Amino acid sequence: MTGSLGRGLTPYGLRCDHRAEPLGVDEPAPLLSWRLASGRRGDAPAGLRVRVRADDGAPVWDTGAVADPSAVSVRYRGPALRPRTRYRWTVTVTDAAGAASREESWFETGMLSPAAWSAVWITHDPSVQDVMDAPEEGELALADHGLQPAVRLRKAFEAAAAPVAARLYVTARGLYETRLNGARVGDAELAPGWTDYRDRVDYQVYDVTDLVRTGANMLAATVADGWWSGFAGFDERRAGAHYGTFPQLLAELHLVHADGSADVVATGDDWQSARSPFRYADLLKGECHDLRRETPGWDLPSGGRDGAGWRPAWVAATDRSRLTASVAPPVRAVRELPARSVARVSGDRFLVDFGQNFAGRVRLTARGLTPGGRVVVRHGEALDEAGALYTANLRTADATDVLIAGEDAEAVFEPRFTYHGFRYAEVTGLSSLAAADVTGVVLHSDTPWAGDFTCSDPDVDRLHQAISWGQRSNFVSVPTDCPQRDERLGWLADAQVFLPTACLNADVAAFFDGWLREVRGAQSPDGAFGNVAPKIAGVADEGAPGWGDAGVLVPWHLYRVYGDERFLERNLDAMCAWVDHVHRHNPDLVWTRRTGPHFADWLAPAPTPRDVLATAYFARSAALTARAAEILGADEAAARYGALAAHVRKTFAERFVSPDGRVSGDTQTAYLLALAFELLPGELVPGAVRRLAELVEEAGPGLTTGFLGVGLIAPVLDAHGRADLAHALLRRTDPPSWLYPLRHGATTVWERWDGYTPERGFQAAAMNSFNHYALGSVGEWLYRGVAGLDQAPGSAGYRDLLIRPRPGGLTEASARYESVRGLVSTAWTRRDGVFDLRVAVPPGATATVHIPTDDPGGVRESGIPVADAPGVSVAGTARRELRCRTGSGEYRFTAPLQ
Ligand code: RAM
Repeated sequence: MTGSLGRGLTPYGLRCDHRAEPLGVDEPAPLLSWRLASGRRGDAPAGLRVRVRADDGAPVWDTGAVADPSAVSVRYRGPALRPRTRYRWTVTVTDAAGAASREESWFETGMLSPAAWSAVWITHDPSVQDVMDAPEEGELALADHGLQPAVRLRKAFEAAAAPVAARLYVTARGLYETRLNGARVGDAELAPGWTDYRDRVDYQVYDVTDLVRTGANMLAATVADGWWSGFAGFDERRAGAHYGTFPQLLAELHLVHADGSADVVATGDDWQSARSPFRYADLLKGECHDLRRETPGWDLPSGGRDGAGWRPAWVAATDRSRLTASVAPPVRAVRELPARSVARVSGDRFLVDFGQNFAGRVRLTARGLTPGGRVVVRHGEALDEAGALYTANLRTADATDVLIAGEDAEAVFEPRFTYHGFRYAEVTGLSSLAAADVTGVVLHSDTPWAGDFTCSDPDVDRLHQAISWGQRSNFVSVPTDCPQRDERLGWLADAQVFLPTACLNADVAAFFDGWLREVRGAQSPDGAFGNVAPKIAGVADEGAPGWGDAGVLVPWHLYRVYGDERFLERNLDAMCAWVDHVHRHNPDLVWTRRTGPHFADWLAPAPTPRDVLATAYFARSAALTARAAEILGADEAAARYGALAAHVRKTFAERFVSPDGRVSGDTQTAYLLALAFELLPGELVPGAVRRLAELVEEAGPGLTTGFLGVGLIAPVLDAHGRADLAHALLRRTDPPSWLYPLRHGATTVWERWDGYTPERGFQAAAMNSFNHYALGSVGEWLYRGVAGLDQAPGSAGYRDLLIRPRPGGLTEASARYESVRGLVSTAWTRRDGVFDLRVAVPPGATATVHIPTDDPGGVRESGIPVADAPGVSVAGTARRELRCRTGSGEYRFTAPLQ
């Protein structure tokens, strides 16, 4: 743990725009932030100072001494940053006694302006019909998806002397993998990621200093269709219908010499192009790698043997104004899963079980190959009754990878430009396959993992793991609904409901910052946010209630978690436009018109009336927009949206709530929305809570919520004194429940409560994902409720913590979370009549700690009666609970229980 006892105040975890040592920052005023650790109780920074220098040490900007005990970030306010320049920065934090501690980091700017580029889009002449596209004699035809082979591009160049620095600025319309002198550049997968390429194409930057040689060099790339020109979404269109029709590369290699001069190798008509041995490579259909067509050495300065059919590259029309530095972390191969078992199904067919549903691909060592022989890998999430791979729920996603053997009898096969959602793989075409020869390669956006949770019930721990795997599987460039079937779209509601859980599991600030650009980009001129982002044909443009509202809810929540006001600044106009859009079309303040495809409380066992649900979201979006405006000092907007929110709330109450607190529809979700969004006059709250509790009890206790209600049920019951019911739901094992799927083999959260039942088998294949995170949004309450790790309602960036464990019938639980301020942790046990609670509060933060006890007078902190404990003050007692305030540090409370 950071900040072990005795250590003084120390900054750590330095970030620039929420990324560690980023290359390619295009933000003119990046946010420089750090976390704090200290082994001393009550430690808080008295002052800070941030200094930014050029790479050669020349001073650039200095905040001077800043006396702000709560700050853990500053915005760069120095002279304009120069393009493609590394800046080093230090933060010095001073404690109350004047002792200073300093940490250093760096960031490097990108192109800063589209005008700085000289490269053009290049590809292989799309009109050239290549001989290699035709099947060879006697060869089985490959699946005809209308896909073309991936393209190879290369450029030989001379470097007179080894550069002192070399950077590759690169992107694709499609997916790229670049190589320099035969070595792969970087470790990003599926780059440049998914954006609405008509609006924006992200580029990435790589440090390739060590790969450039004096003399002859070869810069090479393979580009594949990806989201740009391949199959994407559930619309069974031919590839190319969404954004473009053939993949292209745009790249600049900057070689910086000791005298400061630079040479640039940019994509242009002096490059060569050829079809690649990837006969097709598609995110949904899969990839075919034909080793017979490999031309070894193609990416080396020598150029390798001939035969690839190199021709001059074809130059496409280039509009550089769409190029933007990516802000989100890249997708990476983050971990590997060994095969849990490999079983021979028949002759040359094997079934591999990785024991975990995930997104990624298979790497296998194929032995005993004969030239032209094929190894086929199919993927599925489940097995059917006969024990065979179940693929019906993938719909039109073939998810099939093919290796065609060349001369070598042995080859390692791992697709490059596709990914699948699966637990099982079926491998055909080998005479033997050992478990050691197969690996599951897990791909996801490399958001740093930030939290963990565990408790005394192994089922609940498995649920937390399943929820986390749902996050890993579906944060692939953008937050998707599912990783397996022909969909994988950035559905807004799924992202919105899961966000609180996601933020506790991982640092998703940069990931969502990137995605919000897509959310804003998909907003209609009338102000309607979409249903999915990035925008794609085939999905209705205007956001449904709870879907479009994500454009408001997501920035708001990110602000609260990360304390970074830029989430509000960048989105406020769009938030206002959305609320205006709903208001304009619903002047009576009941949202019934322009509801997009109104998905209601998607997949709920009990349907909530659409007008109730929509109007609740209208009120919520208006209220949060008002609060965002208030925080930014936009007083006029704050007043306007605040008044609107009050009117919508009043209308909601008049229209949908009876004098005893009954909400129209009388469903769990109706009460959850009304209570969570604070739509009820105070006197009606108790009645509404009572009715909600009755509905939960009548159902089992059980839940009848869909996507929009599910994340609210445990927090709302808890907030209104019914944590007992939240626990009952959490530990329920009959359907619908979170634990039911786990009892039936789930390793990720399912799309539907009843995706599989032993009585009926699989749900309709048309919509039955086994890896959808939306229903897993209860994960938030494991941290906040069960372990009690939370921040106070008015707090942002974990400045004021709320530690309020809800033990229920459990005997222990703990959670750790790397907040923007530093490590927050809670760990409690309940044993032999004692509740033992350990809490860590980062420097500069305060906490209110609620300690369950039957005898408030008997509560001790580190063995001392709590009233005498240093750094602790008693704030009050409620029934069966003592409330204390603390500053930073580590505390251990022990409290008598019956
Ligand atoms: C389904 C998606 C998604 C949901 C929409 C309404 O197809 O899987 O989860 O948001 O529909």
